[in-house]
Amino acid sequence: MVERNVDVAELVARARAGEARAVGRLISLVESDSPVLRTVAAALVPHVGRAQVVGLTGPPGVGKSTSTSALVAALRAQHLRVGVLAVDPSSPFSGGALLGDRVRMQEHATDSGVFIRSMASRGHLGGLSAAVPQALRVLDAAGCDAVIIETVGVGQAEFEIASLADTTVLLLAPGLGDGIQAAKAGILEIADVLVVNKADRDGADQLARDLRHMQSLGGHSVEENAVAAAWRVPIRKTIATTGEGVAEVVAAISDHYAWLQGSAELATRRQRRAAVEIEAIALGHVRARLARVHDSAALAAAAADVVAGRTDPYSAADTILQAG
Ligand SMILES: Nc1nc2c(ncn2[C@@H]2O[C@H](COP(=O)(O)OP(=O)(O)OP(=O)(O)O)[C@@H](O)[C@H]2O)c(=O)[nH]1
Ligand SMILES: [Mg+2]
Repeated sequence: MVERNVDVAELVARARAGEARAVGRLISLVESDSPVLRTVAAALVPHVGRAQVVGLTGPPGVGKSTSTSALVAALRAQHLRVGVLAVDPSSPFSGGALLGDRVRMQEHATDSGVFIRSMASRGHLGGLSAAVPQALRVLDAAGCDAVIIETVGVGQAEFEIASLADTTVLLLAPGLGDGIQAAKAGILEIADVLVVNKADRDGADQLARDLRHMQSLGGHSVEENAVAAAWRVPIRKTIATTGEGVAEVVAAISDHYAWLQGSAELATRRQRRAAVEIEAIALGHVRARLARVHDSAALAAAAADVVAGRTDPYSAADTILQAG
């Protein structure tokens, strides 16, 4: 395989110098189970931990991509280097940005301080839960001050992706997956910053009021209250298409980061993220082992032993896992 010949050290050095092609190449390597995956992961270790990871999620059409673009513009105005990972857990397509997003992100396409990448479920053995953190590491090592992970929808996969972030921004909009529904789905609890986008539309103020009301009702578990007591989830209104209110969202995101750094929560969240990642990688290895075992003589023999009553299926499974 050609990829075995990749000079990883050189690629990492070029990425750290901000070369977009090298960054893109490294992300391709980590998302495709390349044979040099381990080398890349190890080479990134000394260069990560600096970037604030911001998860941006919300129902389809709420304005995530438009908001991401507006956030990028606001962060660039502060001369920060920004990475964007657009993650679609339901799509098999990866690599280039999706067409609509590409149009929306066009104003940043030629900005050397912005790296944009879309990722999908295909490829990595450990799935997105393993591939996304690796891509984050690449962007972190490339000197990004902030990395925005934009995920579509509010399903389980999005929860998982949101759990990778230091700060999770939940976007809602009037008429679209209203606040009450969001609360029922439990997604309000993942939000560190709540944004009511499409504030130019009827119902935005009402939605913001509903959200505030729900907040006042609490609904957090005791455990979460310890955190909630220190960080009050702000609600901000935006018109992403004009950029109105976006500066306030950037301020809330940066306040949250300061709060994370000032408490033990940043370390806690990053450890949780690493644990999810390790589990995903381990699970990927187990799956790969099982795939190798599937047609093997060892499995056939174990199955024969179970049928003949020489062993039980649990012991046989242990044996197979050790052999695989
Ligand atoms: N009126 C109004 N329209 C907006 C606003 N923000 C985004 N839109 C429009 O809403 C539509 C969807 O915006 P996107 O940014 O693509 O939304 P998204 O959440 O990324 O959509 P998916 O990726 O398909 O889930 C587009 O037509 C935007 O122009 C806003 O603040 N006000
Ligand atoms: Mg989008």
